[in-house]
Amino acid sequence: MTAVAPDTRGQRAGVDVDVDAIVIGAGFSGVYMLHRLRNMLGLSVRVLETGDGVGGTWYWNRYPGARCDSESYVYCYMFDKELWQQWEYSERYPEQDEIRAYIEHVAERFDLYRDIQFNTRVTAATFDEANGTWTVSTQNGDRLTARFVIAAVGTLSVSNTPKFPGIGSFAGETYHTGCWPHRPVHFVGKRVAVIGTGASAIQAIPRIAQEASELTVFQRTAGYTLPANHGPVPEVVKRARKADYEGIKRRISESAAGFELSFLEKGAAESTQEEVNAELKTRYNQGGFGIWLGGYLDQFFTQDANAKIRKFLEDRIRERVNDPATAELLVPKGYPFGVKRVPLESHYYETFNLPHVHLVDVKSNPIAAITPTGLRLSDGTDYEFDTIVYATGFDALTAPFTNIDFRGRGGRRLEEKWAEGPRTYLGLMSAGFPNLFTITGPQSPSVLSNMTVSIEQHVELVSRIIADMADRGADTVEATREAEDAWVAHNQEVAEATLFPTAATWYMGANIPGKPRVFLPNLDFVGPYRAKCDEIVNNGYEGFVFDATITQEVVA
Ligand code: FAD
Ligand code: N01
Repeated sequence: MTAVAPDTRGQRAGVDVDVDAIVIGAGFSGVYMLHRLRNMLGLSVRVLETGDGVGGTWYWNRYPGARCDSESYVYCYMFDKELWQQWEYSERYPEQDEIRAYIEHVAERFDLYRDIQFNTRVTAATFDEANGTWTVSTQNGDRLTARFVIAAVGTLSVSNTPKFPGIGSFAGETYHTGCWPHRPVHFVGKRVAVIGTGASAIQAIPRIAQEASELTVFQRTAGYTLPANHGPVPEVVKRARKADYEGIKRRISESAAGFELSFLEKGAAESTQEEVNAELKTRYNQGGFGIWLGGYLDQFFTQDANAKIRKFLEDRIRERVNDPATAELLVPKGYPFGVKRVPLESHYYETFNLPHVHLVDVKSNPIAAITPTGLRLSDGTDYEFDTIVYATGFDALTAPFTNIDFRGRGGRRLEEKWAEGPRTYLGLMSAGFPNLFTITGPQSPSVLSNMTVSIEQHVELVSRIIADMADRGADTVEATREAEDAWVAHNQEVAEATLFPTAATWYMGANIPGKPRVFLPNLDFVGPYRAKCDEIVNNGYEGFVFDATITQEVVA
């Protein structure tokens, strides 16, 4: 394996560097990948990261109210018992700054910074079939070579700003939740617009409302939400969890979505509305994902079952919002519960009871243009603002990968290969792109799970494959086209058996004009997906080919 001299933090150069593995991205995925490959397998590794710090999502998304929807005791690494037991987040759901501090702590603790090159965006990576290596190019003009490339680029790391006419003309301040400045942003005394009502907006709106003199929210699709019931975790609960590391780790890895939640045995379809209401009321008061990822499983499959969950949640919105017209706008319509990401909220609905907070429907009357003083709707109504906040989401799951000009065998471009939708085996590799791994790539459970669980599973799987390659004397590993075709078909088949494809969501690519409409994550659920991966590995890597001829030819 190649040795690389360590550089001082932040001063790395990338010209003519040759390493065993290049990891792209320094979020949860990239940081752990570096630890596995360098500290556990002894490989030389270079991590390339656009930002100037670790954290990924938690480095970029610094909007007011940004915090996790996963509970703190499971939104962290589980690979090291001491790390898990020693770190203590302060509340039930950790906030952005605390999560970033946690990842920084992990990077320090495992001495990872010396192999991370910040301020370095990867633009291209080309596979050389003759010698089985990748050449990686960066925006700074670096060229690095490596046998392995691990794209730990995230699923929600390319923010999306709609191409409204006149977007550059606004004279006030403009922000995007997914790319928030690294300085305090003040709203006191300001007239603020928030465009969008997804998970980011639902967290930001109550906080911005506390400062702004007027807040106007532009909503295209009302979303179902669940209460967070945020707060401190009782000491006795914390102690019991600390003592049950092995149990928690096992349960979340075997679960449906990476949480200590399991679905009810009895379906909503075979229960009365009163029974459903009673069950959901307890879960609603507890807060968290208990209604979504641990409630009635049949809500994902039949409209009858789903309607009972919707009825319960819609009644809660009407109870909490004073003005009936505003409440009606906030009640979701035209799609089932649970098939669009269900965010957790704190005081979201009550915020619309404040006299200085206004809700505008832009489904019936879309935003026509951004103007120098604010924005204009299609019917000609003008609004004036000091600040516009775009909470308009991400080009999710595929763009972080296709934004890099990956070229595999025969110079084939990944973007071109995925033009009609992603094509992968297990969401981990794409045929024709040897030794390139995609952490939580499309067609893996990724965003339909507590992602730290899925990240650890993928990172550990990649390091297992790389370690096994050494044992087999293999130069390259690659998914077969047959295995990939079968996996793509399997993913669509599983999704089509559910209600997920019936809604226009970013899971379907529907938030980006022109993006193909295919279901992007995998719906096997975390535990069964993991079992499938383990079975494949234990059965001699069905669907993968290992090639040992390159080194032999060079030696010959
Ligand atoms: P990221 O954290 O996205 O990191 C990827 C990194 O790669 C980034 O730092 C990026 O700069 C870098 N990168 C990308 N492309 C390049 C390139 N070409 N060159 C160099 N560097 C590049 N998940 C949950 O499970 N629970 C939650 O409650 C939750 N809350 C979330 C809240 C928000 C606001 C968002 C946006 C996402 C949330 N997620 C949540 C999902 C979250 O993205 C994952 O949990 C996790 O942080 C992903 O880690 P990652 O390392 O895979 O990707
Ligand atoms: O983005 P979104 P997000 N005109 O795509 C609207 C994770 N996350 O950043 O629904 C008007 O959900 C769009 O409308 P519509 C989580 O996985 C997690 O909020 O497409 N409006 C929508 O309302 C989440 O799902 C957490 O009709 C336009 C909004 O903008 C994912 O990140 C917190 C528009 C975008 O919502 C993305 O969440 C935050 C237009 N032209 C994020 N274009 C936690 O776990 C878009 N919109 C706490």
